[in-house]
Amino acid sequence: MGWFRDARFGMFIHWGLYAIPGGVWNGASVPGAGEWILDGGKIDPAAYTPLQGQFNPVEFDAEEWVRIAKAAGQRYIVITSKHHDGFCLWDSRVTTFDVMGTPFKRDILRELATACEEGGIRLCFYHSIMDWTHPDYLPRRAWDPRDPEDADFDRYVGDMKSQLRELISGGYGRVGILWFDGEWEKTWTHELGLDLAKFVRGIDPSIIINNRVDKGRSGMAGLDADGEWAGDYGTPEQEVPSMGIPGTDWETCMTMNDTWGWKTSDTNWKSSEVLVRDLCDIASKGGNFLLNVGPQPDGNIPPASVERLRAIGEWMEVNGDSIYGTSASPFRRLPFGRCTQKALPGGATRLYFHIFDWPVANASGGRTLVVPGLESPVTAARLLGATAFACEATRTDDGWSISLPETAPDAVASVLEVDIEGVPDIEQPATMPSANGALTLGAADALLTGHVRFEDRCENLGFWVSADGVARWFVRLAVGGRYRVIARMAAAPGEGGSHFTVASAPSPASQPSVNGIVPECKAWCDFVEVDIGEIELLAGESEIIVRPHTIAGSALMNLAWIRLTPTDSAASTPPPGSK
Ligand code: FHN
Repeated sequence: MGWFRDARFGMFIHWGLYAIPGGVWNGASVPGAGEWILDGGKIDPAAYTPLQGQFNPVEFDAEEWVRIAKAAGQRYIVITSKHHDGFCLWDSRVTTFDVMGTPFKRDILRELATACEEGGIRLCFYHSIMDWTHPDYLPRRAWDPRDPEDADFDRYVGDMKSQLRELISGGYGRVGILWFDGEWEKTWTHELGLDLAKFVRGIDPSIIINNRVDKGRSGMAGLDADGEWAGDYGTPEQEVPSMGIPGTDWETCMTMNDTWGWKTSDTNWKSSEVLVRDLCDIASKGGNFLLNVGPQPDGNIPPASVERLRAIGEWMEVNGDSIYGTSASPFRRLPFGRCTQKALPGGATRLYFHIFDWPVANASGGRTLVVPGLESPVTAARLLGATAFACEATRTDDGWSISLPETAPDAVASVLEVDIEGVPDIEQPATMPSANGALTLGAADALLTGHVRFEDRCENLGFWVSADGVARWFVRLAVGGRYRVIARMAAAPGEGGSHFTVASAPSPASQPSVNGIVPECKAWCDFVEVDIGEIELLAGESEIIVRPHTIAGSALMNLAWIRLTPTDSAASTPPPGSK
């Protein structure tokens, strides 16, 4: 996985016959992503496959695509060799439903392989297991008039393996990743996934295989941590796991607008600022960013995509060291931005702070970045993009503060490089009791995993749509004891009745958790405060964890805060293992 972890940033390319209709069929706009038009438009495959006779991307230039990717700082390309429609972008001997059967008659993947080889970019293939047009794939689409009795799924798997062999050892260079997809239908099984991964390894053991070769993807989260699934890394899609996926390689794939394949009507482009911060966010959690382009039927990457990639590349030109070959932040969270880290020779560590919010002027008019909780000695600090400015590092009670110039070198994300002795020694931030001993755990301070997120609208945790959504806070207590738990929460009419638990870890002997029931309110932001019982906390640092028990409606609840107030019976409970 070495090159994958070094690369951190890749280009996803969704290209095929679906670019021709671009989301419109028989004059009508078809809902959904551009590459799903056969399904979204319930098109008879026999009416779709003749698109092959129109595919003639005369402006396709593999070297230009590689130039665009390199200029953006992308170090690998994952292109759809075959998407769900079954059309093959290379000269396949297994089928005539390929690019050689089009007016274009050029092996696109071979030209791209040559350009990648010359450009020093890793070429990888996205390959769909699901195939809507292959005569032997099952299940058929519901509207497909072909008789499923004529299909032989084993024969389909044999064809797919033959095509993978063509791609792996057919002269398309050293394939970096086989990026499987379309694994979710019932005909594809865990056994078939294991077998396919073994088949690929048998041809080239160095190929990286994603988790979608098997059945280990849990929704868009991309990874099912349990179970023995085949695949080298997780593939969250259109989202960034809030806490990363510790101990696992993973890659977030994301569109720049809303569609993977070209769709003329989709102009909902993310800004380059958002995309640069996504890149920093993903790297700070230890992941890769696979950012998609959907080329037009003429063979050009959409200008709106090129424009954003150029802006990202300009940022990477100055700050790429803070992304390439880095690993996840040692900080649970930072108030001003993100952090990545890199080991230095001799056991030291280089921290890269991505500063999204430039510090305001301090009392003396200067600017200082306070790095909370950093205990390690700082040996050097410099600002990428403004190295002439001499950053001064000063030890403070809460960590280190580092002087900065008045103006940020980059309005989107300025990078401060800080060298420290040894591995990072961090006193992680934790909620401390207020004067009356109460602990207030606000939505904005929660560390989130799974399907739950912070909503500015009412400063709450919301979109808590799945049992994998977990909110946690760290608290630090001088003495332990029992606490009354009050939750300020809301659920719209008809959405009440969900159950959740509030637990502490490490769990004291008695009362380690309490259960709550979500009341029905007038609206999702019509909060009420409910006493849900008592919990015991130990002295020292504890985690308070809130997770769904049963979600009765469309979502668990909206949660504004949890407050823990010492009860009369609060007694000093020594921390575990203390005398
Ligand atoms: O159905 C595909 C979709 O078209 C696209 O290829 C994405 C990219 O990861 N994968 C599937 C949806 O999860």
